[in-house]
Amino acid sequence: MQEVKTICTAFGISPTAITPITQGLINQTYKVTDAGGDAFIVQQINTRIFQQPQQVQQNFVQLRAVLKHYYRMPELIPTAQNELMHTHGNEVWRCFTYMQDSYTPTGAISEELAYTTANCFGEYTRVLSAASPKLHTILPRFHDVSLRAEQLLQAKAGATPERLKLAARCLNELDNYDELLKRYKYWAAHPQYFPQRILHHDAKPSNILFNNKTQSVLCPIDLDTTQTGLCFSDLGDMIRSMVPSHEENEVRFADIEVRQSFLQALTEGYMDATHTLWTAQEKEALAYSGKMLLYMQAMRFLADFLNNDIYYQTKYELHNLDRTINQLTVLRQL
Ligand code: GN1
Ligand code: MG
Repeated sequence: MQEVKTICTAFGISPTAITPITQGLINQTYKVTDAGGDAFIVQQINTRIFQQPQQVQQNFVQLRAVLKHYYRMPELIPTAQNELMHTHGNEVWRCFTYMQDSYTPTGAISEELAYTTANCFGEYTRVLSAASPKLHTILPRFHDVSLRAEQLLQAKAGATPERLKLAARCLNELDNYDELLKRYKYWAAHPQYFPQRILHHDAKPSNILFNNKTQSVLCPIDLDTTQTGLCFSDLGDMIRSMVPSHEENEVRFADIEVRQSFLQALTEGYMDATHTLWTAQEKEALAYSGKMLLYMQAMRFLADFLNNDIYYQTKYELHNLDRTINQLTVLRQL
C-alpha cells in the first residue's frame, strides 16, 4: 500500500485509508479516502493491453463531456502538474472521484436487471452517436470477425500436433458457421447500411454503477474500450453473457440452457433505447448479434488454446478448449 500512498500524493491526495477493489481483471484499482472524508478511485492502467493510455484518458474526457448531461459521472482528478495520468517508472496511474452510495451488480441477475443493463448501454450508444465526439481507436479491429477467423487459421497453422488434435472437433464445428462469417463480411463491406457506431465494447451489468438507495442507474463505467464499431457488438455481448443459464467457464455442458426470457428482456431493453438510431439493415443484423458474438468468442478462445494460452488467463491446461466448447454449446442452441 506504500506505493499507492506515493501515487496519491502525485494527485494531491493525502490518504488515510486505502482499500483494493478486486473485481476487474485488467487494471489494479483502489478506493482511497482522505482525512476530510473525500473518496477517490486510484487505478493502475494495464499498459500491456492499453498501449496508448494517454489516448484512453483523452477519450474519457471527450466521453464525459457528453455523458455528464445524462448521468452523474465520476470526475477525472488531474495530477499536481495538471496531467491526465501519472507515470511512475513503467506504471501508469489515474484518479477519479469515488461515486458515493454506488455499487455494481455481481452474481446471478434477474430479467429486470438484464433489461436495465441493455437499456443503459443502448442509451449510451444513442447519446454518443448523436454527439459524435472524436475518439481514438483504442483496440484496432477488436470486434472484427474476419480478423478473428484469420487469427484462428494462423493459430491452427502454428499449433502443436497434440493441441491440434484436441481442437479438431471444435474446428470442424466452427466450419458449420461459415454463413455467419459471410454475413459479417457483408456488413463490413456495406457502410451505407452498417455505419460505424460508438459502442462500449464491454457491456455487462458489472460495468454499470447503481445507486444503492434507489437501485437506479448512476452511470456506465469502464469506458476504456469505447470506440467505433458495427451495431452488433454490445447487444451481442450481453446476449452471450446473460442468456445462457451458466457462464463461460462452466464445464457441465449438458446443463447449459438458453433462456428465452432473458433474450427477450435484453432485446427489449436495447431496442427501447435505440430503435430510432438504426437503419433497417442494422435492425435485421441485430437479430444475429448474439450468434455473432458467440461465434467470434469461440474462435478467440480456440485460437488462444492453439497458441498455448498467451492471451486469456487460464486455470488449467484445457481451460480455453473448454471455454470454446461452452460457447459452441450456447451457439448451437441459439
Ligand atoms: C476479456 O477481461 P474481460 O472479461 O473484461 C476480453 C473480452 C472477452 C472476455 C471473455 C480486452 O474481457 O473481449 O469477451 O474477456 N477483453 C479484451 O471472457 O480482450
Ligand atoms: Mg473489462
